[in-house]
This record gives sequence, structure tokens and C-alpha cells, in this order.
Amino acid sequence: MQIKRYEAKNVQEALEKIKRELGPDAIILSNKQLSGGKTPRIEVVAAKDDGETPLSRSFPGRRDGNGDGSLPVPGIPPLGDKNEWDGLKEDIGELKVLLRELKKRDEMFDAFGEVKERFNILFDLLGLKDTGGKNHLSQVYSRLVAQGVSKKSACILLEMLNRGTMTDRPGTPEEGMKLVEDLIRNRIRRKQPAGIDGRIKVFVGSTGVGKTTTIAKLAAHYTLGGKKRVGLATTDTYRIAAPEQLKTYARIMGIPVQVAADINGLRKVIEDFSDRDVILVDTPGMGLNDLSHFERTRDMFASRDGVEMSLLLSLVSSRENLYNTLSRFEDLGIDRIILTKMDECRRFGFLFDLVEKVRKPVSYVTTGQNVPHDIEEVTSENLAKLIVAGTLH
Ligand SMILES: Nc1nc2c(ncn2[C@@H]2O[C@H](COP(=O)(O)OP(=O)(O)O)[C@@H](O)[C@H]2O)c(=O)[nH]1
Ligand SMILES: [Mg+2]
Repeated sequence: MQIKRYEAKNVQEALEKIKRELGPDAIILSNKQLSGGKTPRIEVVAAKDDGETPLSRSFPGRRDGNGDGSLPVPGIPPLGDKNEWDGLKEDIGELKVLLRELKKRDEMFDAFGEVKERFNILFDLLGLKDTGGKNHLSQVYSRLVAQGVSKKSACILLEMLNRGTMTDRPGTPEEGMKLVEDLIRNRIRRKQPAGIDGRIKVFVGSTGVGKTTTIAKLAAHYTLGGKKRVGLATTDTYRIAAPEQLKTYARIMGIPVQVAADINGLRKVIEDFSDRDVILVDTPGMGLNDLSHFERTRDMFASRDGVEMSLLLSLVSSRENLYNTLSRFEDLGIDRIILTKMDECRRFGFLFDLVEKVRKPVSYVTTGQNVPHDIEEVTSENLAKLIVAGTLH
């Protein structure tokens, strides 16, 4: 077999050269675009069977197949007229597409293999392998994620469950969820400090989060349930209606209320309320970029003497907003968290991440607009239940 390489401007030119030199029986072995150079060029490798080479001898049947002396490579016709050449070009084009598809499929299989491998590692880690369907941890994982627990935390919880205290494997996914609930409850109990219990209880948070409503609810509980003498105060002198809202609640409950415009005003309020067991202080809603309100509030309560500061977080805010609010208000020295508007939220799994991160006790959750009823005290029990089962009871 005689093999030759040709360079040409285009296929037509290459074809003419090949025909001229090797004759009409030549076959094309390869054809490619050459890179570099100013003008585009192609390289064509063509061959002519002269009946002498080992290659042609090794395919005697094929050689005879066409009966015209050409080497009949399947799908590649002998070089003939223009139509045949066009057909060949089409075939090459189709082959290229096919090869590309195959390559893509290979890549997909590679990626799939990698994911599978990761799952194996994860399952290994969690002890989920080869259990013959006896443990239900993978279902527990799915349920936790469905409740809004982050995937990372769900993995960590299962790993803790698997490595730590668990003596029996759960017989059902429900049992698994119960075990996770126990684990979270113990974790909250262990990790969260009791929090100070100040006589001056200050409530801070973004506008509309529910500060004034929550203060009214708590005032009623302290007065009616705790038989405590309560004084109400507000530092919100920015909105005309703000003290009015608090005054209305105070009037209904028969509780005194005062307004403190600055640090001296606050001192006077504290003095005036020296006979009160508890002073509940409302503050203006602070936007995240509201520097002056932050500084004023921080300065007013800087002494921290008998002060307990609760940050109210609305459960309907986006997670991003919650974390931004947290990091913004941390500057004020937050002692406790109050979660509001639980009635407007369905899944509470994200609270696991929140309480793990904040490490401040959650003291109350508010469950509606009704004063004084829609508020519940939070314990490690009901918080764990809320996270895992989406309900407090
Ligand atoms: N759904 C629901 N609404 C609440 C809750 N707490 C307060 N709100 C409502 O949220 C709105 C703002 O409350 P407000 O106490 O004035 O917020 P503040 O600006 O932080 O003082 C009012 O319409 C309240 O009735 C709650 O737990 N659930
Ligand atoms: Mg208010």
C-alpha cells in the first residue's frame, strides 16, 4: 500500500492532487484542519492499494470484496466523483458528532461514578453500609432535611447518633427521629448557658418584628401569672405612635409606663420604678444600617447593671436576614433570643443551625397576634421538638 500526506487550501484542492498522483482508486485515511498559519489549511492522508503491503494482505477478503482493486474500508467509498466525496464528508461529520456524544457520555459516567463513590464514603462514615435494610438512618436523614435542617447538620446529627450515645439502632424512622430529638435536646441543655435574669428587660430587634406586642404579652404574664409588679418603658421617641401603642396596652393592664429619651431619662425611669419587680423596656426598630439607633441603644444600656437584653428574631425572615441581624445585634451584647411569628412558619429545622451558632438561650416563642395569649416559654424539650417535628408539643 502506498500512503501519502497532502496539504491543501481546501478539500477540493487536496482531492485533485490525490487524484492526479494516486489515481481514482485512492482512499482517504484521514483528514484534518491544520492549526497555525495565516490561511486555513487541511491535511489529507490518502492511500492507494498496490497489492504489496502486509496491510492489504492481512485483509484479503476485503480486498476481493469490491472486486475493483480498491481497499474497501467499511463506510469509506473509493475516491471517485464529487458526489461520493460529499457523501464521505457527511459520514465523517456524523462520525465526529457520534464521537463527541460518546465522549460526553463517558464524562457523565465518570461524574456519576464520583458521586457514587462519595455516597459510599458517606454511608461508610455513617455506618449505613451493608445493614440489610435494618437501620433507618437514611430515612431519618431525609426527614430532617425535609424539616429544614441543613444537609451538613443532618449528616453531623446522624454521625453523632451513630458514634455516640446510641446503643440500639432505630427500628423505624420514627424511632430514629425520636433519638435525634433526644440528642438535640441534650445538646441544647449542655451547650446553652442559662442566661442572666435581669430586672431591666430590654427588647431589641428590627422594625415590625413584634417587640411591642411581645412586651405587652410578657407584661400580662408577669402581672397575672407571676404576680409581679411591672413597669413599662420605651426609648422609642422617633415615631409619635410608638409610645402610644405601649401606653394603650399599659392602660388596659393598669401598668405604669414612662418614656426615656436618653441615658438620663433612663436613669430617672429606673429610679421611678424602684418599687417594680420587673421593668420591660421597648426600643425603636433598628434597620441593619441604622448606625445612630444602635449606638444610642448601646450607650444607654452600657452599664449592663441589672440589664437583660433580648433580641427578637422573626421566624418568617429569610435565613440570610436572620444571620445578618444576629451579627449586627451581637454588638449590643445580647443575652437571650425571642423567636416571633412562629404561626407564620412551617418548618423549623433551620433553628438547629441557629442555636448551634448563637449559643444564647431562646427564652420565648410567639405564636400569633393575640395579647396576652400567643406566647410560649421555650425549653430544651419543646425547642428540640420544634426543630425535629415542627411543633412545640
Ligand atoms: N403572626 C404574628 N404576628 C405578630 C406576632 N407578634 C407580633 N405580630 C404582629 O406584627 C406586627 C408588628 O408588631 P409590633 O409589636 O408593633 O412590632 P415592633 O415594631 O417590633 O414593635 C403587628 O401587626 C403584630 O400584631 C406573632 O407572633 N405572630
Ligand atoms: Mg414597636
